[in-house]
Amino acid sequence: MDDSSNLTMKTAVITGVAGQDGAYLTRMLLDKGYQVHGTVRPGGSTDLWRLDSLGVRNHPHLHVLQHDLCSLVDSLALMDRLQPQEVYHLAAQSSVARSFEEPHATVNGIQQGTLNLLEAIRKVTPTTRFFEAGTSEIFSTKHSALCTELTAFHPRNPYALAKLSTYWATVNYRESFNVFGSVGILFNHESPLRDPRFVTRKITSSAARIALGEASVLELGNLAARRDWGYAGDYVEGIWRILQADQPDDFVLATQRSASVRDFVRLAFAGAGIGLAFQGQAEHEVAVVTDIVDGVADQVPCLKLGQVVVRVNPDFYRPIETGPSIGDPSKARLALGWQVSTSLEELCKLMVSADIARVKSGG
Ligand code: G4F
Repeated sequence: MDDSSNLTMKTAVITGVAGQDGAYLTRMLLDKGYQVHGTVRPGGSTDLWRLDSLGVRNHPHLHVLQHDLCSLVDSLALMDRLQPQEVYHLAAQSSVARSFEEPHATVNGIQQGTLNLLEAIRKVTPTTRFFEAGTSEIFSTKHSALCTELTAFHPRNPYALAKLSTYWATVNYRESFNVFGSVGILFNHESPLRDPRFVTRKITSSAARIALGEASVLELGNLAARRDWGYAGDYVEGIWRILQADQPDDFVLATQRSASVRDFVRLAFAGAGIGLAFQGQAEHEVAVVTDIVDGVADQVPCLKLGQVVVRVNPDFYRPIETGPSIGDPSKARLALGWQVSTSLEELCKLMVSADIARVKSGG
């Protein structure tokens, strides 16, 4: 592409470009013809394997740069230099479990990052559109019905507390300063690029290793916890659509279907060729092998029917189980034409297959 066409390309900043959503969004924006400036934290140690695995790491229109989200000066300079049309703020310490262990770092990091970007937009590039990656964790688990944009908030962990504050910061800048700021209230979204500290990828990577004889048992926390799990590739499409709307607004992105951790385990192991049955209660619950497909039986002759391959380890319990189980994406569907294209079964199969391929190739 020559320099003149660069002038007509949209410029987007993606914070947290090395993460799951950052990588999928980068690929999507590059496909749409954007110049993408993706930020990583200063220090130079960020692993860009996700961009590699999507084949965009060396794309001529992707520019990876170090940016300190906790510095207002850095954010002011970033906006001044790049003059982006769109900012997608995805970077955050996003593990709920870790937020209980590191509340100060989690809350301060999340709040400062969003405030600095909003302030930089207000002062330097007031027409820049800003997307804040919000979370379903801001809702109450006590709310058993579908959660919409109007559902009462009740954050119950440090991560959710911080994210509720950045939700309101975005709304405040919209109402007070006319910043085009929108929040995507994102329910859980997963993929083969998910970090294994989150439960879905922990399960699929273990199922793959057990089916290939490289591990024998998977330990989990609360098997009864329910989540509305979608595919991250679908969610970045919704994120982009949120910033293309005529007006800034807030949208729930969800699949409107919930499943338990136990359901996800069953699906993942079935995808790896191992049938399971659950037995026992609470911390004594286990999953035993009830069926082994021929290929797995040949590969792992030591795997036997009746063998325990999943058990509960209370160390993975959280101080309080949070997060509502199911979201209603009607507003996004009606206003943005967004809907998910990948079922839970397809998602699970995609993740297990990718993990099996990784284990086989020694990855
Ligand atoms: O996979 P998780 O760690 O995700 P969680 O806490 O729902 O948060 C994710 O989704 C949110 C909504 O989009 C995001 F805001 C957040 O940033 C993150 O992306 O845990 C899911 C469920 C929990 O109920 C947890 O208690 O799985 C349960 N669980 C059971 N055993 C486990 C384990 N979670 C983890 N991480 N590890 C376990 O061994």
